[in-house]
Amino acid sequence: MRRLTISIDDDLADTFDKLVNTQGYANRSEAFRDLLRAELDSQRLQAYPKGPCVATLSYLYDHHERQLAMRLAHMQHDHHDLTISTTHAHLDHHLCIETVILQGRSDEVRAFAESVLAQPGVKHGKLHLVSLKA
Ligand code: NI
Repeated sequence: MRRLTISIDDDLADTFDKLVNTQGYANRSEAFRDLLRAELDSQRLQAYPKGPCVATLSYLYDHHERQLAMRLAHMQHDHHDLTISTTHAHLDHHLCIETVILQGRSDEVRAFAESVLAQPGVKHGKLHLVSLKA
């Protein structure tokens, strides 16, 4: 491991320390490493939009919504090459939560996620995509 020394202005340092505390990091180094990884990942995704990735897609939906559960299952079958696994939990009489683990080309994973999230009745969806491009 290499030690880096950086200088930043007071306001930014205060804001960074607040982030370290509120996010529960053990120290600044760990927080900085995560910020750097996130930025590098974002740059990789921009540089290699068709590069390999893994991702989780999570969303809530009402299973009483007309045909929605069936449509979502159809979409996953149509993209079985991208869909590694799906976890489903029944939250109450109406609401379900699903998390889909995806792997494949970043642009294809993103397009699949966007089409799922665009379905009427799918709420609070979020894609977390991690580039595997070195
Ligand atoms: Ni359910």
